[in-house]
Amino acid sequence: MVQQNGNSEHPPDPDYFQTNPKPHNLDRQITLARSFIEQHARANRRVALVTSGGTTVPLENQTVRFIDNFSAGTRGATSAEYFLEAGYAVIFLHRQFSLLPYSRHYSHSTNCFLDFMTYNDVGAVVVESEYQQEMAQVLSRYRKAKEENTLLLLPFTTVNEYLWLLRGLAMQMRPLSANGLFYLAAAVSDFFVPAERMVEHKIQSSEDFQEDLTNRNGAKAPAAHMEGKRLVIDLDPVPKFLKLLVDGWAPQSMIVSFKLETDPSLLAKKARYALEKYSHHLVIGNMLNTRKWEVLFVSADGGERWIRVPAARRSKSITNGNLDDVHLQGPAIEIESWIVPEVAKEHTMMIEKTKSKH
Ligand code: 9Z3
Repeated sequence: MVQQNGNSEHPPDPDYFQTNPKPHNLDRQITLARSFIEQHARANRRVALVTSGGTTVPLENQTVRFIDNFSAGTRGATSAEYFLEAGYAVIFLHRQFSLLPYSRHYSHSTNCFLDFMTYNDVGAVVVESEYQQEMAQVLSRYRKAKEENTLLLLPFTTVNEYLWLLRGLAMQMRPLSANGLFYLAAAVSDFFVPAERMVEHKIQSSEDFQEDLTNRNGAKAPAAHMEGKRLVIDLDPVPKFLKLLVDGWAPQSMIVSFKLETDPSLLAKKARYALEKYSHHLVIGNMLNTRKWEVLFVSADGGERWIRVPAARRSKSITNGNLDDVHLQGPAIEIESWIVPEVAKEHTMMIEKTKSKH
C-alpha cells in the first residue's frame, strides 16, 4: 500500500521495495551513476535521465517465459543524441539490447552495419564512399560523448530492475535540483508478477508434469499456473511510480512522461489525465502508428499542441514506403530533433522560475 501523506516531502516508499528483490547489480550501477552525476553537477551541467525500451514481466524465477512491452528504443536513443547536442549529460536507462544512441544508425535490420562496409583495393575493410560523410559525423559525436564522459549507459530487462534503478537514480539526481530532467520514454509494464507469487521453475505445459498446487503451506497462489491445458495468468498492478517520482524521489527535477495510445479519441484525454493525476511538468502523447512523425505536447499550463513532421520531410523507412506520391523536400527529419529542443526550452523556463524563487 502507498501511504497517502500529501504534506510529507518524502512520502514513504510502498511495500514494493520491501517485497520485491533488489537486483544483484544495482549497487554497481548506482555507484557508476553517482560519480557521473557528481562530475556533471560540479560543471553545473544539466543531466537528463532518458528511459528507453520496454520492460519485461518474467513468469518464472528461472525465467524461460516472460511478457514484454512494445518499444524498439528508437524514441529514447534518438532523443538521447539530441539531448547531448543540446549540452546535457545523459543517463541512458535502457532495455538491454534495444537501440543505443549513435550505434542505432547502424544496428537495425534495415541498416545493418555490414551493408555500409566494403573492401578497398588492398582488401582492407572500409566504409563505402557514399556513407563516409554521414558516418564521420555520427562517429565524431559518439567520440565526443565518450571523451567528455557525457553518456552513461545503464541496462535493465525486467520491470523490477527498472523500478529499482529509477528509484536509485532519482535519489542520486537530487543534488542536481532543477538541473535534473527525467524523460520517461520507456514502455513500462502496467502489470507484473510479484516475487511472492512467482514460481521457481519453468511452468510445465504437459499435464503429466504439472506442479501440485495443493498444500503450499499458506504461500500465496502463484500468478501463473496451468489449469488442465490452459495457462492462467493473474497479474498485480505495478505501483504508480510516477507519483512516487514526482512527490518523493525527485521533487525538484523536471519530469516529462510519454503516453502511448492506439485509439486516437483517447490520446489527449489520457495525457491530460496523467498530467493532472501526477502533477508533473509535461506529458508527450503519441499514437502507436504515427509516433515517428507526430506527438502531442500536453503541458501543466493547460496548453496542448501537436508537433508534426510534414509528409515531405518524413523518412520512407519510417512510413514503410507509403510516401511514394510525396515529393521529398530536403533531408528527412527525425521528430526527436524537434521534441528535445522544445523540452529543453521548457526546462530552461523551469530553472529560471526556480532561481527567481530563491
Ligand atoms: C512511449 O510512448 C514511447 O514514445 C514509445 C517509443 C514506446 C512509443 P519506440 O521505442 O517507441 O520508438 O519503438 N513511451 C511511453 C510508454 C508508456 O509506457 N507510458 C506509460 C503509459 O502510457 C506512462 S509512463 O501509461
